[in-house]
Amino acid sequence: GMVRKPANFISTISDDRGEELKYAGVPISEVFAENLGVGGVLCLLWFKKRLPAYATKFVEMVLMVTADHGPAVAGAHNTIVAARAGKDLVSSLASGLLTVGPRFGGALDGAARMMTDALDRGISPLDFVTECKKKNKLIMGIGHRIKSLENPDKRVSIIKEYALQHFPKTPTLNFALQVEQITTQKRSNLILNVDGCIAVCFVDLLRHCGAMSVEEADELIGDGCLNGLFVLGRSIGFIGHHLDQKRLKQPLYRHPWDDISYISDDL
Ligand code: Q5B
Repeated sequence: GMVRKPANFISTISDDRGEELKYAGVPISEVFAENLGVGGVLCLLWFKKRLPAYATKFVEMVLMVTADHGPAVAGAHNTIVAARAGKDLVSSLASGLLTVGPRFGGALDGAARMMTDALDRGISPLDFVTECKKKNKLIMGIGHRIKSLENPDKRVSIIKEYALQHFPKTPTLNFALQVEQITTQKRSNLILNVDGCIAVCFVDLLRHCGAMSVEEADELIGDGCLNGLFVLGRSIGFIGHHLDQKRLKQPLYRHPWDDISYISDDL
């Protein structure tokens, strides 16, 4: 008989070969007929699951609150500098995205890992904070440059309140909120930040929405889907900043000398 050539790669999330494009087996017409929205599409392509409506709405809320946070943040700044250097949209976007990491916007994976690990080990929030301090480790998802108890982050309250109201269970969020109670006693800007809040809420969502096991949820989170949410959301803003600079016909950016401390070791 015929010998089949082994396939070079396997793909399971989408199929464009038939009459209709399918996302995780769902024909595109059904995606529209059932009004799955961007949140539903993301769940099909990222998790290969149809999640309940409260969950797909939450995904869309995350994309909305992370879409932008002004021109001063690291990623928007890079995007703007690249756009003003005459780069194309994709290059400016990539330049912004490459700043996403443990300090800026990319603390979601770490926050989820640290908080769930502590919660699953059954240690108290106080012991967790003490342990991190002893190990000289920053708690991912805690702390903000400008947001604090006195200047609360509305994005965090929107996400937190929705989760508390609509999710079946929020043990990770509850744990993180107790951690915040302790860290803000040290400094008032050591709040549960937007990365941290989205991360712990998403852990609770995936673990307890009924569409997957805790092990499956943990594997998805371990594979980096939470930082993916910030990257996807903030790409909206970075593209906006690129288009804004082009529209404004801004010239090449050069940082002013008087804002740089030149320290030279004259040998
Ligand atoms: N301390 C965010 O730092 C920041 C501590 C801590 C224990 C902590 C810092 C941090 C973890 C990473 C994280 C996401 C760098 C932030 C985001 C998106 C954004 C951004 C925007 C947007 C701020 C001063 C003292 C020191 C530290 C202690 C600080 N953080 N202790 N755990 N996590 N967080 N990143 O204010 O005793 O004086 O030496 O790395 O979650 O990126 O809008 O800007 O939408 O774009 O510069 O919202 O918290 O303070 O680093 O000088 O520390 O606080 O040990 O203690 P700061 P530092 P000591 S959301």
